[in-house]
Amino acid sequence: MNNKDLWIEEKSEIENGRALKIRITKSLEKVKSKFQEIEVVESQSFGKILLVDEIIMLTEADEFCYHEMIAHVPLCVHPKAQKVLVIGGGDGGTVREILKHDSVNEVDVCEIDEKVIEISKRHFPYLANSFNDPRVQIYCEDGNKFIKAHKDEYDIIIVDSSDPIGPAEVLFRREFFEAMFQALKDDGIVVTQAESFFYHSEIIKSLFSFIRDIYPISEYYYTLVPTYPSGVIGFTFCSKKYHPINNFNETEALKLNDLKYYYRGIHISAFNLPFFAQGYKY
Ligand code: SPD
Repeated sequence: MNNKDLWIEEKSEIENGRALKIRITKSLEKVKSKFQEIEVVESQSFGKILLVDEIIMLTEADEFCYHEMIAHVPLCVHPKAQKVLVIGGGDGGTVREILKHDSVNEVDVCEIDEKVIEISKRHFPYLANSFNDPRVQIYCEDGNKFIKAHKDEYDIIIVDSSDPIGPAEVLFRREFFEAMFQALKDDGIVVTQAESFFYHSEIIKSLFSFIRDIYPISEYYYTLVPTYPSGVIGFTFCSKKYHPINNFNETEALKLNDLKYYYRGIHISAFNLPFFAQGYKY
């Protein structure tokens, strides 16, 4: 980067010989927490951007594509989700969407790094203000330890994590998915950030090699996010009872307000994977 012409590129993708390049106009804040480097920059085309260890977590322009899909898909399948756990999600975007569902009366957020929450409150209040809702309880703890201390408690668990490097690596392991199974009620659903079918087939295959043994229903769906690597990011959908399409609750979807991405047609089509990616689940 030079001072006249500032660009960011994700270093993990540069190692693979590819990267999206985004022009930034200034750096607004950069801190090193106990776990990682957190930076907020202003960009020419995507508004403010939150980066963790030089990886884009969100941009103001397209965060809704990710947050609506990680939250509303499970919440429009479970018939009455009351207690939801978010692991990660320290920016508040996922919680903002969860709180649009009237059935939800408790949201626990387990974010390992309190600095992410602090910085998001300062720079992304329209996301992080969701933490002020009385239904929300924040725990700044290690998600992998937190989950083991909770049994038979949650209707839905959403893992809004960064990539499987650094503190989030453990969240992509079998042991963690087994612990989440135990933390769910007997009709619970887990949804986890699960990378791109274009760039990360090995990660997706590794996840499905064990989640299909643990959960009676295991599926993969995706959303389009222009500022994530390859412009696509997916999620695992792991469920003890409800099927993401057969149990889709359209009445709940129609009650939602202020949406820019999610609706019935997107819910259904998101589970239809391109031909080349269908085998990643088996
Ligand atoms: N490749 C980066 C994926 C990041 C996914 N989580 C972002 C957090 C937004 N709430």
